[in-house]
Amino acid sequence: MSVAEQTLSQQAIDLENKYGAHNYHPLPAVLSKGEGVYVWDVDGKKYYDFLSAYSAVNQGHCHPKIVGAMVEQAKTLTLTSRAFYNDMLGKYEKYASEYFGFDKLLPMNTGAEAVETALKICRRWAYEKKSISENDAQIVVCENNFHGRTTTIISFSNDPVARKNFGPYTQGFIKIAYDNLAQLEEALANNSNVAGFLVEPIQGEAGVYVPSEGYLKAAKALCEKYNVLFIADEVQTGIARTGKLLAVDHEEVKPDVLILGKALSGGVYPVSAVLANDPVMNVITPGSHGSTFGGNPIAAAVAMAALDVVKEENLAENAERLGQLFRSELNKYIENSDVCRLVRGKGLLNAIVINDSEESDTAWNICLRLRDHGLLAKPTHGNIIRFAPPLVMNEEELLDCVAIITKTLKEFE
Ligand code: IF1
Repeated sequence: MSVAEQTLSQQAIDLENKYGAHNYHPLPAVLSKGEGVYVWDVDGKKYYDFLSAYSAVNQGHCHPKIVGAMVEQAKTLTLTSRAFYNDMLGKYEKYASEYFGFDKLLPMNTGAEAVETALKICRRWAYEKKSISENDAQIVVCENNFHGRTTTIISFSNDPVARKNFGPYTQGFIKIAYDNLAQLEEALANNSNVAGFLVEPIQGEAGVYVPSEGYLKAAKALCEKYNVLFIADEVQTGIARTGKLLAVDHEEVKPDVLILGKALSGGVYPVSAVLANDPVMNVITPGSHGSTFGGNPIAAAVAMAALDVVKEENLAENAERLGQLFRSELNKYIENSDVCRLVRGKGLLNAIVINDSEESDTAWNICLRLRDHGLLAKPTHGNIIRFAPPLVMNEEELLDCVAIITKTLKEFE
């Protein structure tokens, strides 16, 4: 790296440090371009992106169809607010409702907003359809969940870093262990005020924790038994990431409320949504919920293009096939490894566990070395590294990435 180039990335880092709030600790790589499975830094160095902006860029960076739809719409009409109708929103709502098999969609922008929307829908449903007394509704959530950053959502998080000094916290949540049906049944059976069960089909932030086979199906059955809404947060696991369109599809579960975000736009624009059937969604009435940008024409055009790409390019099938290959190749290496304990995941949402304490910096150092070898990934919880490349990857590229990862791990043995 030349001195001039070094200053270029250092300049960008210094600017963020000086003028930006310090709410992140990024891996030092300053990116300025992306295409498909690749990103480039300001020095022109090319990397495989193995994070995909936390699974937002499933369709690959700067997908021409999605970017094309955005540019076209941006030249025509960008925003009307919901004070008036626009000619794109209804088309998108029909398209996405049919695509995912629900009666209706409520458009928002970010994942956290969509989670908030689902919680509000659930509470209204509790009072208006389940006859729970006002302010008594409870929603069951799981330990080690990640659903976003709003004050209500962090109220039921148990990550001390995400919560500390942000109280007072919102009431009305019951926390149970993830992947534990006995605790779920106990929570539902002993409390007639429970209105919903909010769950990630795979816990992403917790370290790509895949629940036992049959957990989601049995959890849904319990929700039916006790007349409780099964609310699936598929913000990270949805849109083909885990090898099916939705992660709940692996167990043929149909959520009562489905939360989507991230890859709903292919990562080109903030688009999120909540989907539900009429008996649930109809609790939302004019004035009760909304957003200036939610359902804007650009978002509608972008999301339709992004969902088209998922089907046209068979991204779910590709994620399933390459995910199997990725785990089996890594397992061959792990058999004889002291540094890497295991690989787990579904489709192309995977993680490896590094054989060191959560406080150690081994995983961070491995990620720095992966970067030097041309692959970008980020540790979570200290000793776990998440691997989530864009789903447009091909087999040759994936094997190339496996070679980079195993070569890097070898340097830490
Ligand atoms: C950050 C993790 C990923 C999510 C689920 C809702 C949201 C998210 C299941 C909120 C967001 C992000 C946000 C990002 C880090 C990240 C993340 F490491 F924290 F767990 F993806 F792996 N539901 N996940 O995973 O969506 O409001 O951000 O659009 O820096 O907070 P958002």
